[in-house]
Amino acid sequence: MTNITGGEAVYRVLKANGIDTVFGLLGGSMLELYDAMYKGGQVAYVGARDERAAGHMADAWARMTGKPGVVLGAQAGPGVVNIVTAVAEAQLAYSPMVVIAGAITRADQHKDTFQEVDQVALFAPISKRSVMVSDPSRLAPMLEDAIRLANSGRRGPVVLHVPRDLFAAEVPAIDPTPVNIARPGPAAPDDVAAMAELLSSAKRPVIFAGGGFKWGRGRKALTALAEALEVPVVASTGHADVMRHGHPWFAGQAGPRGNHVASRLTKEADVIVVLGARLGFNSTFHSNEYVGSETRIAQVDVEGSAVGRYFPAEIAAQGDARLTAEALMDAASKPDCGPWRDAFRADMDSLRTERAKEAAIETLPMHPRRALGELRDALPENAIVTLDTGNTCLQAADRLAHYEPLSLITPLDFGLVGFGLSAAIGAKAAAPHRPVVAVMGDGAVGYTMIEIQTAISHDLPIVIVVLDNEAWGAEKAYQQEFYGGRLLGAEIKSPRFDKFAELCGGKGIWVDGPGELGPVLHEATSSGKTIVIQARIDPGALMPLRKDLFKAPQDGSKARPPGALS
Ligand SMILES: Cc1ncc(C[n+]2csc(CCOP(=O)(O)OP(=O)(O)O)c2C)c(N)n1
Ligand SMILES: [Mg+2]
Repeated sequence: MTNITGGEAVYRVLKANGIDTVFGLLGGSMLELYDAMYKGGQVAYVGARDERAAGHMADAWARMTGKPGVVLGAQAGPGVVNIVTAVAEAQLAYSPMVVIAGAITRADQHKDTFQEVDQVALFAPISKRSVMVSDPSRLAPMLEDAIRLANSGRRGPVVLHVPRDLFAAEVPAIDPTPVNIARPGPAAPDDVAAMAELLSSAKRPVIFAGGGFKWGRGRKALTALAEALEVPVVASTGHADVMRHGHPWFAGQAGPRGNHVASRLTKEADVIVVLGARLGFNSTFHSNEYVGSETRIAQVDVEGSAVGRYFPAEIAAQGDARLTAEALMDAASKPDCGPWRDAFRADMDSLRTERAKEAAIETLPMHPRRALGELRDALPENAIVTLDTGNTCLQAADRLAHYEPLSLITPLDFGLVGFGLSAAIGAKAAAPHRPVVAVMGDGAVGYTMIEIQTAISHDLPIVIVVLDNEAWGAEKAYQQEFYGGRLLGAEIKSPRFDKFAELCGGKGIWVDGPGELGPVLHEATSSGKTIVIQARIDPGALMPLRKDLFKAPQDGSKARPPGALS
């Protein structure tokens, strides 16, 4: 039997599993693998400028394709350590990722060798598994196992540490086939029947839909269920794309980061059927302010331990969101709740009016909600939007419009700043025919601006909209509201990112005031170029956010009510 190198074995496993693109940044400890990738030639490689960015790219690629995003995770030691942020992000986002991390040669391990750190321990608490491969013959099977684990049950990242000598070692040739992955079914029939009964007899029912519908490709099933039962649907935080924007039964994102109509629904509902969602902190603050204490809850999630964890679930089931929605379609009948429906429709009308008003604010510098309104109206229907964390992006999550399935990628529960630009590149690699728009703050772009060059060099054109308020706005809002306006570290000056894009070979557009952003976004998304649109927005128009963290405004300064425009 012929032999191949460990590097080639890795290449063959990736290819067999439909991993057609990988992300990374090379280091000496990975070169045998890179050589195998080069010779194999059928897996595209996107070289990032920071390992963390490569991780976010792989994460977004996974969220779009449903396959594990693979990071050729870099130089043993410093390169690998740089991926920590992206792995933690993927873990909290249930995003499947496999990091093939370089490690020092076996013979040099545990000697405080150059670049030696305890990588296995470093990733253990933030991944589904962090493990060292000890023998060349184990490389392919352990990679297959990593792919299986990353994409099973509650998805997440797996880190495989590979001593550099293993990539060069000879192993018997393999001809791998795709890894089998067990898929969860619907909730158990008894649970579905009980849920159907609860829903059918409800007076104020709500369907609370989460990321489970995205992973399970369940848009159709969710929409059909809402239409058949005429029950309003709310989305968990960061998943405002579970249903089509503007659908008559879709209320948008609920909770503290959502809109007041969706939040009122969850607060006042007598029955909430939670499908593919945890009711986690980001969506509820774990508080009865967002989910009523008397509400009867039926909950289904792929992760059994998430069910009933934050709010008691009368019906607690483990299963797939789409399949459970399909089963409910057959079992449930339309509840008799005319007044609830009428109130919901009226509320949605007034929300639309409110949003239209925001989008017409004429002040200069441009109000952030004017900017978001312009973006909403100009986004093409097939666009993918990536968001970041921050004052403006938190408002964006429920204010933009998402039409096609899988149109929104956000940092979700890790809430990190500096995610969206790299995520946009990963999304573009996964869906090259869809326009991809990263909407970010000025602080966020600064973290990873060099990846603009990556997008251009790899011909993965994206549009980056920088909403520039010259601040770490989220923090500035707190200092303004609760610390008497004593701003320390909150104000920043950023360079002209639009000009930086031009230095990299892309295009840059500066937007000064209302009325310009929509038209330039429209043009940019059809240009096929990487474009940075830098829009100056009003530094004085920050939204106060977590009022729960602070007891009272200090020094007599007056706190504005949450959601106040300025
Ligand atoms: C990696 C990381 N660092 C710091 C924070 C704290 N943080 C949350 S939002 C924010 C401000 C982001 O500023 P910017 O991107 O300009 O958006 P803005 O709030 O101004 O809209 C900061 C510093 C974080 N969440 N993640
Ligand atoms: Mg800012």
